[in-house]
Amino acid sequence: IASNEFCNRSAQRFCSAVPNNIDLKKEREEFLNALPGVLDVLAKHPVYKELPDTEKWMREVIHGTVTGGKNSRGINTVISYRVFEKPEKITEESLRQARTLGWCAEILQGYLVVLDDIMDGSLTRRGQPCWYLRDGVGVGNAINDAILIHYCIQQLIRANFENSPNYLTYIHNFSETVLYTSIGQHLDIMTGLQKKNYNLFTKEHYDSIVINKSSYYTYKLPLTLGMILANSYNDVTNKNAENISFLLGRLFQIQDDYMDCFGDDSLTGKLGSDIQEGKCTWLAVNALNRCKENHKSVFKVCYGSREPAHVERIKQLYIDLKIPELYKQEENDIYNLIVQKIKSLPTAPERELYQMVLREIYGRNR
Ligand code: DMA
Ligand code: MG
Ligand code: MG
Ligand code: MG
Repeated sequence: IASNEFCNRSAQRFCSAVPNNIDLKKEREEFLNALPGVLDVLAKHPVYKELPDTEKWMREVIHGTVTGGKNSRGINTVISYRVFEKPEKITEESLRQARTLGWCAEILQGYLVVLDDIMDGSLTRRGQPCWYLRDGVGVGNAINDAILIHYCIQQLIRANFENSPNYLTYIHNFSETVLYTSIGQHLDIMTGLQKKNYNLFTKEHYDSIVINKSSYYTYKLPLTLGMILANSYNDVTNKNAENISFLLGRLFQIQDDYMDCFGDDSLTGKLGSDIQEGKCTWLAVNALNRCKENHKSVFKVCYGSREPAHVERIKQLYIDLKIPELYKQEENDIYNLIVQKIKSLPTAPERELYQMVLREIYGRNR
């Protein structure tokens, strides 16, 4: 515990030394204020002229699946733009474009979680029933709504950037992100489905799930979108974004896994389902690694079961194996590793951006 406290203090020291003039609270307000404009662009599609009720539906789907979260992906897009752009080039119009790209990143997240909640059999998201569980929605509608919101990304990029030399770069980055995420989701699902076969619950396999399912859409995409808009996207900044995003994504997903089991759902807005679904989580991988034979049989019986007593037994097993303590240590270790990587980055905007992003997630509980 003493070393954790030390790390926490050194974490704060590193973070408070960040020079920037970005007011995150204001940034978030402005980001939320940009949504009506984004929806109006979407509503301009000719299909809605003939079918006004479907325009209402599209707006409802976006409100129900995209809003109400932390908006960290959208805000990180705007921050990335601000950090990389020359001050004299930042205008109301360029900020509107940055916020639009941020909303595209948020819409992608909405699309992914509508489907993820079906795949994971989850119950709540952002403090409400998952979209597929809402009155009058259901799995069939939810799948189609996911297709509908996914199209909205294309439409927004086309409406705003069709004449920009970066148009194809935006499109390419979104498509690649969908590929990586679906590969990660495939690895995640198929590992969970091989019920009671835990050969794949290794640190290496966990890393490949997480890099693909979380790092790209949560960090790499939003951060590079800002760089593209600021014309600072090149082979070097792209590679650095990828490397740091892998580590940030790893930290983010370890936290997500921990909160699924030990978090406060009034803060996270979602009820845990990883134990019930038999997911290859950071907790499960490390518990198996520490298990003696008697514990291993408890794990085999209780993991991947919806029986509440089994779920509680697994939580107790995690506590007995001191997984929460290991988690605190791991969170600090990755934090310190990311700090080292950031310090070695070649340019000031890169260092400033990743420091801000890291500061936002370190020690999060929602
Ligand atoms: C997150 O995995 C990955 C995607 C692509 C949504 P998860 O199922 O652990 O996320 P959550 O805990 O938000 O359901
Ligand atoms: Mg999920
Ligand atoms: Mg999932
Ligand atoms: Mg989760």
